[in-house]
Amino acid sequence: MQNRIWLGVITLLAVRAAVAADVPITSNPIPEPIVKRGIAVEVKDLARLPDTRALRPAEQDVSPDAWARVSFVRDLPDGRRFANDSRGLLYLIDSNNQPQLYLDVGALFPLSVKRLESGFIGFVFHPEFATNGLFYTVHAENGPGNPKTLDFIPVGYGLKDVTYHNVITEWRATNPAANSFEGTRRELLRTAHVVLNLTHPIGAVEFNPTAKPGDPDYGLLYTSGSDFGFSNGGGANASNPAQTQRLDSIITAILRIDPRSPSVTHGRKGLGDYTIPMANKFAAQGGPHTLGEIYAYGFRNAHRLSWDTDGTMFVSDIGMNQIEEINIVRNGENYGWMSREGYFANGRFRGGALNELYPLPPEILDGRVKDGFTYPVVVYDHDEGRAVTDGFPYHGRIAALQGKFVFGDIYTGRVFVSDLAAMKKADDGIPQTVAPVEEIQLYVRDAGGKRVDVSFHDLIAKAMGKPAPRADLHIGQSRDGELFLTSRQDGMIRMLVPDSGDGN
Ligand SMILES: [Ca+2]
Ligand SMILES: [Ca+2]
Repeated sequence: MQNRIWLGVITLLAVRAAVAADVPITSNPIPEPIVKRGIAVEVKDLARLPDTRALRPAEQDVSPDAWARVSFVRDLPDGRRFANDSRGLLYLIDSNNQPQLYLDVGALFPLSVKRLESGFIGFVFHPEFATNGLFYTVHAENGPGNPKTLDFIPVGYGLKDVTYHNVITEWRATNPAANSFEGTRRELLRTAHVVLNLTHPIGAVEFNPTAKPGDPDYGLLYTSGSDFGFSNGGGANASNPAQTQRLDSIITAILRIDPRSPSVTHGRKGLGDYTIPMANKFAAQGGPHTLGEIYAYGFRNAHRLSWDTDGTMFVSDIGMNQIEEINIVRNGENYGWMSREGYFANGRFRGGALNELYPLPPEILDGRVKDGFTYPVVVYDHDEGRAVTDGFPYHGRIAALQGKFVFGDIYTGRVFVSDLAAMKKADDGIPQTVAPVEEIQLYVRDAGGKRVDVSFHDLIAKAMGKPAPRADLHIGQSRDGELFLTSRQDGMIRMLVPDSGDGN
């Protein structure tokens, strides 16, 4: 009799779980709102890139009304500062905060600039740029009629399907100290898009700034982790879960490569003209159908990477319709897309729709049973924002941000923080544990020194003389650990600064 009662209780629980698990969540999966809890930080204008609104025909520009489409700001150890306008220009920002042209990437390539991540997308300097003159760029070109040879076309597709090219180039400056580029270039990797729009190409290239000469990570180039539009890139080839969760493809993968040609290293050749580092777990352990350049995979649009001083690697992964993520990234791990979105199952991978989420079984959610995926340490949902920006561990001069991870939302321009210690604690193999998020109040000092609270949107509207359709916020880090806030709408480079007033 007792057994029967127990059986009844178990059956009832099982039925309840089954019902809950079969009802998709399509709104507000994380009910708790993100609020301001007292952190306020001053923001100041630093520099503005030249107005390039007329550079390209309006029908070829994703936001023709935007002043300049700045996406990365980077400092060299020698103090020089650089920024790009994705319409095709790389600038040196001089010591008076005036931009001067360093390299016209757009003049050398037939850029495609019709999407948010398009044109001259990103750049990074080699850690030994001062002596070897090397730096790396990512750009995009149109596909049809393009005579260049591709190194990678998504599995199952051919040349006839190619819509765009996404290219990583190595540049060698003859004189690294010169303030405009002269030198040579070499193509490292040219990959194909086959969806309608240039959605989620490789966008970022990065070196681990904490790696020192002699470390296994030193001089290795990381890329963003990108789904190449196989979720919502448009056309007949998008919304395709079969292109994800596989190791014979770079789709959804962060790559880590030795940018030196195998003709120099005599190492294993990758898809392009670079060497596969044998320290990559998939290079060392993978079989013949595993690409050794994959460092980690399962990202939808992990468009920005950063490192804490202890070597912890973070990525910001833009979610589909529901969940934005910050992940701690490790060699050889699987971050879930398109099977997972945050600590939920995505409906599309189960045969449903991309905007659906399903709860994970309780024993997976609380970590008792492992499912092989690595879960985010910070999440927020789409009634708080729409697309997570770059994020950086902060150890600079602003006391209120010490020990925080600073990030934001591209679309709304809200700036957020989480505690770094809480994020590392949440990296515990338990999907449901994540670090709390709070919003920063931005303010400026007016001409009289009075504090005026502002939103990032307010700042753009003031610079442009009218409200912007979206904030297009990105964040960058200076060589001394301070943070840039940039907008692809107004072309301004701003900085978060210690309070410049009397504290009131
Ligand atoms: Ca919510
Ligand atoms: Ca966790």
